[in-house]
Amino acid sequence: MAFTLPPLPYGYDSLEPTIDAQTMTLHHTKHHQAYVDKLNEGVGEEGLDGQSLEQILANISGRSKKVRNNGGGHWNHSFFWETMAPGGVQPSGRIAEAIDAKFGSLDAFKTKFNEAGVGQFGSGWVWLIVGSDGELAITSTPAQDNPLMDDAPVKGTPILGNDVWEHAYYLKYNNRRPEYLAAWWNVVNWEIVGQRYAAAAG
Ligand code: MN3
Repeated sequence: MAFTLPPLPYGYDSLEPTIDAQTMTLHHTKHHQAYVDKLNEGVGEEGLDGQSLEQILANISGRSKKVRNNGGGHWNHSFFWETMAPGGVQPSGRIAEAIDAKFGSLDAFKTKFNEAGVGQFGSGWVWLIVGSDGELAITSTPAQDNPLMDDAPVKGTPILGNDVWEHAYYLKYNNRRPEYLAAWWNVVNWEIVGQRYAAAAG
C-alpha cells in the first residue's frame, strides 16, 4: 500500500489571516505531495513495503537520506495539519494543567517554545513531546527529522509541532520567523494536543 497525501481537515483559506491560502496550498499540494512521492520511491528501492511509517521512523538510522527526509516530511506534515484548526482551540483539562505544572503558565510555555523555534538554525521543526518518563519537554530537530526517529538526540512522542522551514511562512512573514511563531498560536487546536497527551502520558 503506497503512502498517500491526506486531505487537509479544513479549507486552504481557513487559517487566514494567520496562514495565507497561497502558503497552505503550496505547502500541502506541492511540498507535502513531493515528500509522499519520494517516500514511495524510497520504500520501493529499499524493500520497505508493508511497514508503517512509524516502523520506518523507529529504524531510520539504517535507511537512506531519501527515506529519512521524505518519511519524516510525510509524518511531520500529516501531524502538522491535524495540529491546527480554524480559529484555534484553547487548552483545557489535563494538558492545560500539565503545561502549567511544567512551564509555570501557558504564556511561559509559548515563550520557551518560540525561542526553540527561533533558535533552530535553518530549516526544521520545534516540538512539544512526552518523554519516556511521561514528562513534557520542548525540543527541535533539523530538516525533516523528528523525535520518533531512533537516532534523535531527544526522543519522545510529539503532541505539538511547528514547521519552521521558510516555505511555511515566507510569503506572508518574509524572513520574520519570530512573528510567524507568535501568530501560529491563533490556529493551534489544543483539543487534539490534549488527546495526544492523554494517549502518550497514560
Ligand atoms: Mn513544511
